[in-house]
Amino acid sequence: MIRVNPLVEEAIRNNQPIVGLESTIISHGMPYPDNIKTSLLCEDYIKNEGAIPATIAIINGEIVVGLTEKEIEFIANPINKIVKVGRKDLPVVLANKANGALTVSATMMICDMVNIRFFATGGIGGVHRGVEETFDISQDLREFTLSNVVVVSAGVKSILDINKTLEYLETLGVLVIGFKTKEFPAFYTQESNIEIEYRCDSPDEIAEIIKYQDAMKIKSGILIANPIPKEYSYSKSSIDKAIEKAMVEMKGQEVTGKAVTPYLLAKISEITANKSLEVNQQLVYNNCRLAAQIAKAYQKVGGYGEKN
Ligand code: PSU
Ligand code: MN
Repeated sequence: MIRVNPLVEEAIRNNQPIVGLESTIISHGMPYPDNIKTSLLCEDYIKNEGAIPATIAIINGEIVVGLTEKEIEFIANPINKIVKVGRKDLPVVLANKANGALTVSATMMICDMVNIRFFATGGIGGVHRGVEETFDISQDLREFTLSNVVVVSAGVKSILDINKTLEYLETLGVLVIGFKTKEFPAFYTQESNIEIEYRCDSPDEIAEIIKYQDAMKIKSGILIANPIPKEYSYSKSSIDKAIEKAMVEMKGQEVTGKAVTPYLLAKISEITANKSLEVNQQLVYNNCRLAAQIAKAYQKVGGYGEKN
């Protein structure tokens, strides 16, 4: 059911630094054909840091770890009707021999299965605003209790309720570390005014913590919150306006369930005349670089030798 690209397979066997990449961000998070370029650039940034990228998706009912360029082009193209796949959807998509893009939850799950420890994304899913009514909480959060994977994310989008998302992670016992910051980043912007408990200032520091997690045999995900670089960061007030507007428009459209996140991303991109798309791309590249650096630092402290 799982086909691991031979290059990635060899890297896993030799304990080399590898960074997993999700595919929902390609198929549902960004418009075609920009999404192809973004996806390939993500891989380049990881390679430039000396790590091996592995983009993961489902093609004709087979989970592929380490897509080829052709396969990336395939899942990027909307004519191929790529399904958005979270943990719970996986067996259905496999049974239907369908094509699927994996969300953070499903990607973490597969990374854990094939022994890929590090994973870069844009922003993880979380507790949605208005959760009191909708009960909409992303599967991504619970996945951190199930998969032993370190996820580098630019925090969470302020289309979500950031406070509640962090409280939920706290309840689940998930470690959240800010990279060079104690302010939890809000995806498009560095600012959220929400403080987190832990801050690390280098990949080495993070690797050291992961090593102790291993030594304790704690099997759970870690969230590394990596703010978008200052030069690309929106101010909180300007992106908040775009988000408010997108949410008002969504209310009139009766968008629900797994369509919510892709809808809002596209809407915000439209409202900001694609500026938010560029910001989204830059923060993903930034996360790819950091994930690769942490993977390398982890190898340096002997992390891969103690695989459990
Ligand atoms: N962040 C992005 N773009 C995306 C997503 C996150 O920058 O497309 C995707 C991720 O795959 C994440 C998913 O797992 O949205 C969350 O969806 P939901 O809120 O339906 O759980
Ligand atoms: Mn949801």
